[in-house]
Amino acid sequence: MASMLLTRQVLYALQQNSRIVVPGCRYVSQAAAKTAVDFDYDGPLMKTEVPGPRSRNLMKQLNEIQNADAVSFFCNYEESRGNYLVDVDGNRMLDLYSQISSIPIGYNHPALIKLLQQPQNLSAFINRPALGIMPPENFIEKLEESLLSVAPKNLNQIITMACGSCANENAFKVIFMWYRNKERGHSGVTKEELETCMINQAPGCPDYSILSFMGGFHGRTMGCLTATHSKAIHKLDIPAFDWPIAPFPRLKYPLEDFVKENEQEEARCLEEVEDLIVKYRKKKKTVAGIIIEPIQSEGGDNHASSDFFRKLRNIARKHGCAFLVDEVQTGCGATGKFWAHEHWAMEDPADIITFSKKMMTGGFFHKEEFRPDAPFRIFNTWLGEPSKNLMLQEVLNVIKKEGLVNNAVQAGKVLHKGLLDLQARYPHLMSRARGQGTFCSFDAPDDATRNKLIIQTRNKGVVLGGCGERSIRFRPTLVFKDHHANLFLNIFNDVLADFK
Ligand code: PSZ
Repeated sequence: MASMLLTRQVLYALQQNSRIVVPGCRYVSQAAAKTAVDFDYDGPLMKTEVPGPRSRNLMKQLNEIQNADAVSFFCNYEESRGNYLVDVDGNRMLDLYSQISSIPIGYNHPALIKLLQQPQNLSAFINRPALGIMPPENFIEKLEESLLSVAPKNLNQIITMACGSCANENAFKVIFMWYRNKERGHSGVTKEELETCMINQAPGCPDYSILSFMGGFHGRTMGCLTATHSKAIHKLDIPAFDWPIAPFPRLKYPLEDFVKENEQEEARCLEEVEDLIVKYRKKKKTVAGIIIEPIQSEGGDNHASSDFFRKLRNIARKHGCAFLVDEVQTGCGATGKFWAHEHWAMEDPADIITFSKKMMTGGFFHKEEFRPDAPFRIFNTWLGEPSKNLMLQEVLNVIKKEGLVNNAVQAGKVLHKGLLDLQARYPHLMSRARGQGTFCSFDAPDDATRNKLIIQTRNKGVVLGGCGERSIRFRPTLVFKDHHANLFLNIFNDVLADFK
């Protein structure tokens, strides 16, 4: 095994050395910068193009039973380790996309393998309870040790759900119930309300709305989809509510050269938010809540300043709208804070925070005033998964023990700076390099070039993801270190230099 690994390393080194080196652009030696990620591989190792023949064959088979056109390649998860994803053709790639940003501490982390090998944990994996009615004895303890240990400021209530869409969908419902109870005051629910809700009519089903932003992504269930505005393909043919859509700032880069313009752009968007709240109240579609991502991810990695978010939060408060921050993609450390909204440095940043992806389980934290006022109002069969809480507890231990949130700051600096360097060198291929922690991205000139860059980089052993119309985003795991950033930058420099 050791000798096989050595051969692979030697092969890779030979591969690297035979490449034409572009003068003046080699990032610090991987060996020198390397710190211990002991379950990681040493570098990519490519045997075929991706997808290779085995992947193509499986894609054809899968396509017979479902539309498999979205599949990039098939994976060998058993062989994948740390930052490296191995495919079924034996290609080993540095994975900077990590299953759409959902792998917290790399593939096959030893701490998680150990967790599964402990007999006392088996029951949580085998017996999936209906948590809302028959939770296991250690349910509270496990929530305290996992989710509640990272609860955002002021939000001491927790509800778990299976995925991000499910989290947002139920958060909307919590907001509507809260709003209706505010309007009702202390008078009870009327007979008319109980009857009309059964036939989807007011007053039982009030015409409330959630304000969302152009370019936002909040999931694909019907309520979430109404609040999602990143790509037409998500929405086509699906009925939607008439809910207000505000513009999200389109910032100019580099930020320091466009301070005034960007301030004006953010002010324009905030003004529009207030106008929409007033307009929708007039047309009796009262805005009960506002949903926003701290960084619009699917929509193209669109950032806004902390000042923008602080002002938006204040607008929500002023108009009595709940403020829901969707941290499904930004949560769990990658931006250099555990929650991205911590960057805003606010006393009262949100009423509800939704999460999923790297948090292993979906769900949301909320303030006490948003507690459902009766049992079974927010409910489904599983309401999350106890085994995911166990896994999260271990993930959080590793994050703490290894200082992985600070690592995201550090590795993010190397990545961001490298992207700025490359952008200066290849301005015809890269612009608007931006990021927070390792949550970085840049724009290609157009969609076709973006997609070509992703494929060519993949064939050299690095998996990247696209987002928005023409952006490439970085979503490495939290065990992505400086030397992985340098490794990527060297490979990507070669791709850019050879790009035709
Ligand atoms: O195409 C898709 O359905 C994708 S691609 C990436 C996502 C979904 N991200 C999921 C997501 C998210 O990024 C944010 C900010 N909010 C909600 C969701 C929905 O989460 P899931 O996919 O777990 O329902």
